Amino acid sequence: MTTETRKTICPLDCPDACGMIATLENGIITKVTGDPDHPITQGFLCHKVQTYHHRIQSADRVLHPQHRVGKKGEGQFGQISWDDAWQILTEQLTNIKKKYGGEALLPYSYAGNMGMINRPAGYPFFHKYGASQLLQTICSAAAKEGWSLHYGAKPGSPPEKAADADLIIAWGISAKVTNIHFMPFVQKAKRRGAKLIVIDPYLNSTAKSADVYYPVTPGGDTALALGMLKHCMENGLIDQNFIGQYTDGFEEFADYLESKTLEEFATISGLTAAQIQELATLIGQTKKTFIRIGIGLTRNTQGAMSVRAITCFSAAMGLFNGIEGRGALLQSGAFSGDTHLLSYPSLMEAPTRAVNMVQLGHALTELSPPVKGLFVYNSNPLSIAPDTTRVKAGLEREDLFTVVHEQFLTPTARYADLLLPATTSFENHDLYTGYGHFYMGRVDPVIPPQGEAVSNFDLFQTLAQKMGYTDAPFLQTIDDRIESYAASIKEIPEKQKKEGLVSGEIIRSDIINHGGDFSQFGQYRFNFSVKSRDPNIPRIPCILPRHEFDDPNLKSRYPFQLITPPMKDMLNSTFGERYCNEAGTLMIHPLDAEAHSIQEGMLIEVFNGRGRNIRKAAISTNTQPGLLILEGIYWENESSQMTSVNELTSQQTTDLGGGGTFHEARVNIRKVLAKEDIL
Ligand SMILES: Nc1nc2c(c(=O)[nH]1)N[C@H]1C(S)=C(S)[C@@H](COP(=O)(O)OP(=O)(O)OC[C@H]3O[C@@H](n4cnc5c(=O)[nH]c(N)nc54)[C@H](O)[C@@H]3O)O[C@H]1N2
Ligand SMILES: Nc1nc2c(c(=O)[nH]1)N[C@H]1C(S)=C(S)[C@@H](COP(=O)(O)OP(=O)(O)OC[C@H]3O[C@@H](n4cnc5c(=O)[nH]c(N)nc54)[C@H](O)[C@@H]3O)O[C@H]1N2
Ligand SMILES: [Mo]
Repeated sequence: MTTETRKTICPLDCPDACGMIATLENGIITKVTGDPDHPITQGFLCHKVQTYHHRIQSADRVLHPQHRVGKKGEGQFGQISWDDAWQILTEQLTNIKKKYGGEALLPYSYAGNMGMINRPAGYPFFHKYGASQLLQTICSAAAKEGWSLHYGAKPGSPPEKAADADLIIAWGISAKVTNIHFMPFVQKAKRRGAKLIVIDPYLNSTAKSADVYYPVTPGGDTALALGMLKHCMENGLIDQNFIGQYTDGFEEFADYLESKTLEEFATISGLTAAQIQELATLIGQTKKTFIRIGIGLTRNTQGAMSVRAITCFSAAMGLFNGIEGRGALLQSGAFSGDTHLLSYPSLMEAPTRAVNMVQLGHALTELSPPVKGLFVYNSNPLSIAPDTTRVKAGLEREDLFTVVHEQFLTPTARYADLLLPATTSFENHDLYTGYGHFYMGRVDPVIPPQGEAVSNFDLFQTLAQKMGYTDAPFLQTIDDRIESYAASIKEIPEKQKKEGLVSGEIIRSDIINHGGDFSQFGQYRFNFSVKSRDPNIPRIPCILPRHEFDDPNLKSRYPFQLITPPMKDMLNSTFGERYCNEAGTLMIHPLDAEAHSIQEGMLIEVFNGRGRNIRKAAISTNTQPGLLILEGIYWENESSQMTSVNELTSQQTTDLGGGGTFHEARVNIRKVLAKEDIL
């Protein structure tokens, strides 16, 4: 028997991008462990990824091209050769373009694989074809816009800084679930006596280990941040030096804060004025404060506003001044290469229409001229996009040609006319970085492609050739693409720039030396008041109503507020195959459970005008009265009437950036009377 180990990096959409070591016995992966040499991974992996090799080597993988033989959605396929698959694909794409024009094709992809090369690998092809363009806004667009409006395209502070903090605030992030490798820095700080504060609508698993937990109202973060800033301003706790030296527009902001009472802010935030004063005083008196801002708090119709308010609060408290233990991290943004070298927009002959991925339901059912071809890769929209009832109605259209490039028979893949096998990252060459730290690395394959699976890169390079495209980007090898892009990444250290990136080696961004240290950004100034060209964007962070939560009409019909954060052992809908027949839980407050005669474990239908989702009641004071928590994007399963949680969420976008509002849906509940009702 031969045993060997190979290094790789976790490709999943997570801030951590862990260094992994795969152990192979006779070519089969028998174990994956965390790379102890990775400064963030520190030798351990999250629970779901400890068995990642089972997924990679699963008997349920899609390993061959297949075409649909049953009805759309039935999941009945017949295996075909790659030659036949290419023929169907090129014929269909050619016909669509000829009959309806290139824009009738809509590519749909997101971050199933975070590889810098494989993730955007379809772009050159779709640009050349003249397809509609997908606005990839579903996750962090609102967060980025909110942050950069005042701060510019500046990176957040390195997470390592938190280890030196005396106060760490996890604001709208459940780090224990979504960013577990941040926790060792928290623990290190705590051993020195630091405090952990969690601000979240429900007492999530991170909040359980907090020193103090603040149950903010969903979307109430702007009010909390502004209330704290008002208190700090009035009590001499803001950083006047920093404000004077590095910022503009504070006066206008201060005027707005003065025009409001603390009680007004408190009511909207869901906390008491005393709680706001207490937290503000603690932050004001603790020089070494580190705020870890989550993307979770942006998933509502005032989400970008919340980030704006927190960013301005952080600046006014001087958290960006580079002192040890001080900082704010939303997303690291540690490596900035020239993305044109990945997507080649120059291949586009004429500008084409843009479709927001959050509004796929609309795009497939109402858009004019209609979408006639849908090309899905790196994503599972029937589970993860909002308003999946509409998405499904689109996928059911007989006149829509749907291609899905996948590893598993996901709910979306079941609707494919043509299903193509995708490799996993363990079969690919690529570059990876995490959005919660400042490291990156290059990887070579751990195992060869399984079955007849192809990587995203190979799929689109071959497809381009079959379509007769001969432009230079389509002639590149994977090494060419990796090397040309890597050469454009400014923050790669000198040594690796000269010698090249070595597979398995983890390198630190050059930006880390000044990440979050404002004084090193030269002439750059922080703006409290922004002059946007868009008159709908308020100059300063301020209180505005939330679209769905504050709608009185919806309120009367759907009395509960719903948020839908991740379940610990799934990554969005990835790993859904492990929980195919599970309903997932509905966290409900005891007062609400009593009012509806709901007992623990009962099956409950959560519904609104868009759809329904059946869950098992988990009665808990960890949530607030009137607030329901549905963790996890379980796969829909028609035979057991399980649906995606996203039947309940809306295509309404965030206030900036066009992001998803997954944590702002109004719903009602009813008991599922008999088991037969759902089986
Ligand atoms: N295990 C696991 N890890 C993951 C993922 C996963 O699905 N599973 N997903 C990955 C992806 S794609 C991403 S983008 C990141 C996201 O990771 P996070 O940034 O942590 O975002 P969420 O998980 O959406 O939400 C985090 C927390 O925000 C809270 N929240 C919701 N609304 C509000 C609000 O209005 N205010 C405040 N203060 N809090 C609010 C939720 O209750 C939740 O506890 O995680 C990544 N990591
Ligand atoms: N209700 C609710 N919905 C949400 C969220 C939420 O918090 N609540 N979070 C939102 C967020 S933050 C995000 S980022 C999105 C995520 O949306 P997606 O990026 O679609 O995420 P996944 O569900 O992980 O689906 C990725 C799919 O890609 C496949 N895949 C993996 N690697 C490859 C590859 O190399 N090639 C190909 N072709 N396929 C591959 C996987 O098998 C998987 O089925 O979901 C959003 N949806
Ligand atoms: Mo995400």
